[in-house]
Amino acid sequence: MRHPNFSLASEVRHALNFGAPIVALESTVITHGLPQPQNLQLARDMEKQALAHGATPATIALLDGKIHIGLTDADLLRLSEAPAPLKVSHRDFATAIVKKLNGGTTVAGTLFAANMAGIQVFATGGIGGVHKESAFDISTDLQALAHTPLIVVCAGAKAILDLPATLEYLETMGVPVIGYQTDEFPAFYSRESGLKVSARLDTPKEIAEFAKAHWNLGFKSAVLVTNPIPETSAIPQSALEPLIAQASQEAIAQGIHGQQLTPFLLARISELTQGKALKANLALLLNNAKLAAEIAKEMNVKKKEWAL
Ligand code: PSU
Ligand code: MN
Repeated sequence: MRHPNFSLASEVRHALNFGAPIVALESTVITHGLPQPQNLQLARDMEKQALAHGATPATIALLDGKIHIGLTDADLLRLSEAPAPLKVSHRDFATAIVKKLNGGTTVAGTLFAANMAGIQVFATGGIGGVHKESAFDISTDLQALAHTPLIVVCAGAKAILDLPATLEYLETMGVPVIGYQTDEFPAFYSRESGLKVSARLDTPKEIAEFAKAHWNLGFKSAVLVTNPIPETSAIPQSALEPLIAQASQEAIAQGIHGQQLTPFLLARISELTQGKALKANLALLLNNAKLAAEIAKEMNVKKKEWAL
């Protein structure tokens, strides 16, 4: 069966048919998270990183209103230069479809599409969460993590978010938060946050076993794997705190909220750190693609037919 709104790259179709390791990759990082031309370079590097570690990459995005699972290099180029692309979470897919738009999928959007395709492992930079600026601004990512059974590898969540509230929400929704070789929840640019994960695991094999145990019990949530940024690229939280506070104040003063808030804060912090944050962002993304590929290899998925 084929779904009319999806387009599956042949490499991804083959990998699914053979039960070969696959890593899904999000694309809001390309359309809204990073400036040009670093966004295209990063998109290509993420794919290379997954391949180099034995997994087929499947970057997920909307092109002309179609949900693509796996992009060609020409697609990546188009997406990276698309004027006014849509930021696609759950409620935005139908908008993109009926208006035939291009768009980058968020963690929530990517989880939805990857799950439809039967992909089990997904790498991103940082998840969305509970914002500090408004008690009502809670990313759809948290809901999606609560009911989509994938392993999501991230570097934690940025300290632009209310991290204790984000972790409380994940606990309420029954989402395991794994620390990869750490007991502490990493804060994206920083390795430290002072907050604890729900379990520490030290190898990709243990993570694969954990996910299988979780899902074999019938739970439907994601397994969130938090992978601290490599030490050489990390920025201490104490150095970031005043900059985050400044960016947050500016967002409030300028009335920025909703979907625009995360991209605004990311861009301001990049400026305020003179690009140091951008370099850190790229380093942690690649580090996550590598771990995701290693986990995907341990999943040993059974051969199955593509269901869309
Ligand atoms: N956090 C980052 N970089 C990002 C994002 C989050 O450090 O690029 C993106 C992800 O795609 C995430 C989305 O899913 O922002 C969350 O947006 P919102 O808060 O509007 O749900
Ligand atoms: Mn939001």
